[in-house]
Amino acid sequence: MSFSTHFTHAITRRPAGSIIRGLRAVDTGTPDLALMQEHHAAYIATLRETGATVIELPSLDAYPDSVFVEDTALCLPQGAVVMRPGAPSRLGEAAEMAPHLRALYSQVVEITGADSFIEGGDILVTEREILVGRSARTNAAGIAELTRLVAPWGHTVREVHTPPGVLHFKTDCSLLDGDTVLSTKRLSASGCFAGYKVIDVAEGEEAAANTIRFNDLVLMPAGFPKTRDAIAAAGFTTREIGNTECAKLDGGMSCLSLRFTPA
Ligand code: CIR
Repeated sequence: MSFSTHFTHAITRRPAGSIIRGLRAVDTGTPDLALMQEHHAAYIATLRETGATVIELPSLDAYPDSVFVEDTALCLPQGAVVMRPGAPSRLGEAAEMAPHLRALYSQVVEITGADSFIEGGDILVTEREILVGRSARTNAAGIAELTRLVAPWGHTVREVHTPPGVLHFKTDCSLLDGDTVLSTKRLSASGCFAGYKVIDVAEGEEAAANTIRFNDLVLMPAGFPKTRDAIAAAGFTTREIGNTECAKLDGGMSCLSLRFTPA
């Protein structure tokens, strides 16, 4: 079973009322909490449908972006690494997540350098390596610290670049199976996926690049039919989840969970 696509557990966090103050690159309107809760429930039900245990954490009003739990940690088969988010308003979210990981994993380490910043949204774990995109949230010191922390667990880190103006590396790509990546053309054109099979998202459907392969399903945002059909034609089973409200805050499928098999 591939450790990069198959998991027994996921952690999510309920969206808080403060979500209306969540970070966004461009203001396209205030997220509707009730609709976001509806989408979030459908997301969790779909994760559970694959047989996984989903741990739902309570909302944290002090952190408007805390529904986007992916940015707080990197979960690997051998242990978890607590991140240091580069967005100042999100730094405290990592400490809120740490005890939950310690309860499930025997090994939990932390990014601690005062100058080190790294968010989970910039990290794509494949079967053969860990790709980390430098971005406005993730810097060289953060990547260097992660590289040192995961080396004893047998993982190698390769630094890549997030396209300019894109929030996170994984805003523009996702893993579909051990060797196959879904990507925007602007990202795959950089050559960072040489050696992988790449499925490009359809022109004009760039927002469909952030999906998750979770056990036997690919969860993708609803409303991107050409990309959905391309993923299905490659043999994957897709599930569309409403994402209009998270999209207003630059969030997508991967941001909403930590996916792992505790060790
Ligand atoms: C932020 O700007 O941090 C949030 N509004 C969105 C975070 C999305 N997370 C992710 O892509 N992993």
